[in-house]
Formats: sequence, C-alpha cells, structure tokens
Amino acid sequence: MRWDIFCHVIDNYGDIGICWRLACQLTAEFGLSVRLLVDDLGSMQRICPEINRDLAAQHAHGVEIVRWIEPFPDLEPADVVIEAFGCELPPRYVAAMATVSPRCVWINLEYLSAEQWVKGYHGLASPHPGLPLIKYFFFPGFSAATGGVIRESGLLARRDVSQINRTELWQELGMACPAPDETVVSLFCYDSAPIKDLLNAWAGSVSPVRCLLPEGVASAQIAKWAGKSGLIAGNVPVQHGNLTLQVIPFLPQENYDHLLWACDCNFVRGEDSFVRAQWAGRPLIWQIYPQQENAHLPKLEAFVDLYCQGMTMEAAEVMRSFHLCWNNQCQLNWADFWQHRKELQHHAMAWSGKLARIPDLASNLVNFCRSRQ
Ligand code: TRH
Repeated sequence: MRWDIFCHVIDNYGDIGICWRLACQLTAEFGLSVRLLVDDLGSMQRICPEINRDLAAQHAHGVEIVRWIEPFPDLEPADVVIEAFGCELPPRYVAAMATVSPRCVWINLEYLSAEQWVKGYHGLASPHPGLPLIKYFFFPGFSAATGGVIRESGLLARRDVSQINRTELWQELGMACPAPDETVVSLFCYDSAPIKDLLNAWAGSVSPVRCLLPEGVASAQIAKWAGKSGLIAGNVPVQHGNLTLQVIPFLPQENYDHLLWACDCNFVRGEDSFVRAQWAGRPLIWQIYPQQENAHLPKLEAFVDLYCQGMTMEAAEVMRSFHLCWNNQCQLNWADFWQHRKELQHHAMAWSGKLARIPDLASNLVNFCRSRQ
C-alpha cells in the first residue's frame, strides 16, 4: 500500500516532527511505501541532519521525501493520503485523487488534544462538495476512543533498558555524568515562558541543578539573565549559585528522546516533545503552543486534569499550579513542585504505562484506512 503524507511547516518543528516519526514508523513497522511531501526541508534537517535541504527528492530511513513545491507537479496519488494539520492538499492532486479506483482514503490528521469533544469528532467523514471523495477527520488523543499518540513498537522497553544505566545515555550524548545529588533538567520552551523566575529558583536551590538548553531556545532571554550581551556558548556552562546552565546542540530526533529519558525532569512544548516526554516516564512541564484569545488554555487544563488523575491532592495541585504559571507568566514555585519529586516520578512512569495500553496512532491509522478501502 502506498501512503502520501503532506506536511506544511507553519513554524517551529512540531508539524514535521510528527509527520517524520509517523512516516518512519509506517515504513519500518507496517512495510508501507511512504512518500513525505514537505515544504520546508530546512526545518526537517534540524531534526534529521541526514536530509539534504537542496534535493527535490531523496530517501531516508526507507521514506521517500519530496519537496512540496507550487505549482504542484503531476503526481500519481497514493492509496492513502494524509493531510497533516489541515495543510490543504494541492487542488491538482485532489483532482487526480478523484480519478483513481479504488478510491483513495483521505485523512485529515488533526492536532492532539485531551479535550472531551475530540471523542465525538474522531473518525467523522466529510464528503467533498464537488468531487466523489470523502475526507476523514482523525484526532490523536489520550483514550481508546481517539486516534491515540505515536508510539513505536518496543519504545518503552528500550527506554527501560537505557534508564537502568544512565551513564551510557550521558556518554552517548557527550555529556558529563551528573553528580549523585544533582537534578538534571532539559528545557525546551517558547520565548514567552517565565524563564527568569525558574533560573533564579534553580540558582537558589538547596541542591545542584543542571539545566540543559537546546541551542537557539529562548536564547535572548537566557543571555539577558546570565548578564551577557551575546549568546551563551555551548561548551562554556554558566554557573549561578547552585545552577549550571549548559547550552547543548539541537539533537537529531532520536537522540532527543534519549535526552528526555536521561533527565530527571523535562520542560517540553508544542506537541511532539510533549508526547515524547510522556514516554520518557519522567516528571514533565508542558508549555502549550499559544493561540489567539487564549484558545489554548482549555486544552492545557484538559490535559492537566487527565494527567493528574490518581495523584495525591497536594501533588496534583502543585502540578496544576506550576503548569498554569509556566503558561501564564506568573510566579513559579519550583521548590514546592520539586518537593513532590518522588510522587511525580512514580506517577510519570504509571502514566506512560497507562497510555501504552491504548493502541498507538500509526496502528489506529492503518486499521482505520484498511477498513475504509
Ligand atoms: O517546535 P514546536 O513548538 O512545534 C509546534 C507544535 O507542534 C505546535 O502544535 C504546532 O502548532 C507548531 O509547532 C506549528 O514543538 P514540538 O511539537 O515539540 O516539536 C519539536 C520537535 O523537535 C520534536 O519533534 C522534537 C524535535 N527536537 C529534536 O529533534 N531535537 C531537539 O534537540 C529538540 C529540542 C527538539
């Protein structure tokens, strides 16, 4: 079966990050022939450095990667067509889809949400107004009534093996092994996050904190906080009180997973790093992608409510308030949050186990498309 995945990079790395993972998994685990059409190879190259941004077509990890250009060339449509995140397929391609038999299965892959309404909309059909085509809305989510989230086969087992001996993970990442009493945190966020408060809290923390910051993330804010006019160089950690702030290279996607597995706590954002941090089984703090008129806040609350189920009231309350502050630029209380470290850690593992019991996004997609053919 041939699958086409269309990806328009709006900004950042989440759109291509998700499409790339999905393309790789469909190829590796389901033996499908996948073509990924993407309009920004530069962004893709950051998460997958082997990509050549100048090529019109190339292969990586068994996936055919084609630069999406306009005017769109004549391409034979695949059996399954994924329109990621409402990116709008080229009209010429849609017209071609209407001529093939059997009919293409057309999926509009939506953004992830923990909100209740998602269940009611997942899998709904929308007939094309003028052509004999049906588009299906496919919603990722956190329950069996949704499309699930991406989870490659054996992911949690690989994580568990790596976490038994974190020294190897640090060696692989080229980083010094943390001291036994050191808390290691990865920090991936948007510029709007109240970083200054957090760094000050870590600097004044009773035990050492090492913050690993991917290159290019909130760099102006960080430099200002560190009292530098330029950017912090990667090889020169900045020491402030009990905080060691270290800029690390933006890692290939697979290595980024390993970083999440190795850290004690992960600050993540958007959609894909957010899901990967859940698979890491470590305490996480999520900065949601901001939308106009705070449309993102109900989505944030829906996730926090769901995630906190089963926690003690105290831990759930700090988890909730820390998330609201991190996303609303108000006063953070790291010490309060981190005093629940043990419970947060235990809960993060339990959550990843619970989430792994629902079918993953790629399996759901494959089953759904087979049943529609
Ligand atoms: O980059 P993001 O902010 O992407 C966002 C969201 O997807 C959002 O929903 C969408 O609307 C917007 O883009 C347009 O955050 P996200 O989703 O976590 O994607 C980051 C990707 O980058 C993810 O695949 C992980 C990857 N990554 C690496 O490969 N190496 C790294 O070092 C880091 C920090 C991230």
